[in-house]
Amino acid sequence: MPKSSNDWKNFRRIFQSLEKNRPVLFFVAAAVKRWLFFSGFVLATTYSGRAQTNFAFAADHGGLILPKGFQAVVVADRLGSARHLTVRDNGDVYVALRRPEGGGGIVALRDTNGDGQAEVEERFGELGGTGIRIHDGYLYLAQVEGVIRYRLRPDALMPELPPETVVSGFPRQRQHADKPIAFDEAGGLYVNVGAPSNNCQERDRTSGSPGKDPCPELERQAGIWRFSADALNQTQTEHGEHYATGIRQAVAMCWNPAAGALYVVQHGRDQLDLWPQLYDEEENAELPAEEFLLVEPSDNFGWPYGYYDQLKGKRVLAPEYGGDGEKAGRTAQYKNPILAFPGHWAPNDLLFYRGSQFPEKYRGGAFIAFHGSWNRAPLPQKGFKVVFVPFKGRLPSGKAEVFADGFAGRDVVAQVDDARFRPMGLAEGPDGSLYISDSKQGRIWRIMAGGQPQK
Ligand SMILES: [Ca+2]
Ligand SMILES: [Ca+2]
Repeated sequence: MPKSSNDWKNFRRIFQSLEKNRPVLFFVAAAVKRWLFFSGFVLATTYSGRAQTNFAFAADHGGLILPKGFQAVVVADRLGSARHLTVRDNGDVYVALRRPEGGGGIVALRDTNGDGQAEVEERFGELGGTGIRIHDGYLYLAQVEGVIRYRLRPDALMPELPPETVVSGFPRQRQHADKPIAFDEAGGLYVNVGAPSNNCQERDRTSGSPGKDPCPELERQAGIWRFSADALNQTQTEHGEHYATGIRQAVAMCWNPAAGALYVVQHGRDQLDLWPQLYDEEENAELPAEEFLLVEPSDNFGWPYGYYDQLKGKRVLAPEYGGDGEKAGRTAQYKNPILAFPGHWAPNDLLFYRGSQFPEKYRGGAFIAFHGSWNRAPLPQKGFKVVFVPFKGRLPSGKAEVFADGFAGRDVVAQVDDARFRPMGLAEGPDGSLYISDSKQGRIWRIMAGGQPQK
């Protein structure tokens, strides 16, 4: 991550140029992109050699703006309130819905003729959820109060019913109830439990109300719990290992096998403008950072006592706990992010790319889906894009860049409801295709490098 404030200025400038001056960025990156296009072309030739080549690529990338050398198939559309998604090794796609729609909380999709578009759509499940992943022959779904799993049957799109309960007993809560799940390679299942408030105030989201100290929400929320991936009927209080704390809410969570570590991207706190004597409109929009965190056992990232200020490059004491917008106070003891994004972009999924279909620079790197903000007003809303971060080992090895854009369908988004699509979930197919879900209309894209020329 950037070490000095100059680095931070540069980092911020990059993002501003991504936002405001796309042609300049493209010019600067032209040489790299030419190389990427060439390697993408070679990969596509290899790829078509062992698979069919009649993908139904959308003429307009299905509404997206992609780097040169990439194309998109619209796998399915209008599925409902799509959340995370996962792809089976036979190419079947499972999409979690926030709530049951059209007969189920999970949508199962199958492409029967190899053009990338799903002809078969089945729905099942009495409840919806957010986190959905396949592990060891089971389809796991994270619901608000627990985790269930369905046994997958050979070649069958529909799993065995009914599901088994893996974990139950998470607190009922209105805010930040959505849960992501991740698996390590040692039989561990990770569940993030979000904070039930904005910043643990005595009166939530109320100007001048002090923070509870210590914050009791940290006992069972605002952190990550580790369970056994294979044991049934576990509860948070009896079986959960309290893996990390001080994370307000993370919907983007992924185990990175190359690093042997868990990563999340946190939703930073909202509404610093409840303290208008300390923060102006621009600071309320930009701060605090959305934090990309490398999570190790017993880590504490400091919510609600402080937040990460990406402009100052340090943790700052929260105004609810006596902060003045400048001083670090007790937050100096908490672990810093490995990278920081502008405020309120709402990172909702994280994926480390493991395939070989995409060009070399993407391998081992991180894709992050930013759902887009609701609370940067009176400034425009931001986010609504999928960003790529190159990695080497455990840490980013270069600058974050926009990978897929155009979701919002307009240059300036005044209100979140104006966005046409909102990127929500990410998944990788067995052939290295990148799948993206949209929560607004329920569209699913499959992004591929190379492939046949666009018609
Ligand atoms: Ca098809
Ligand atoms: Ca926020």
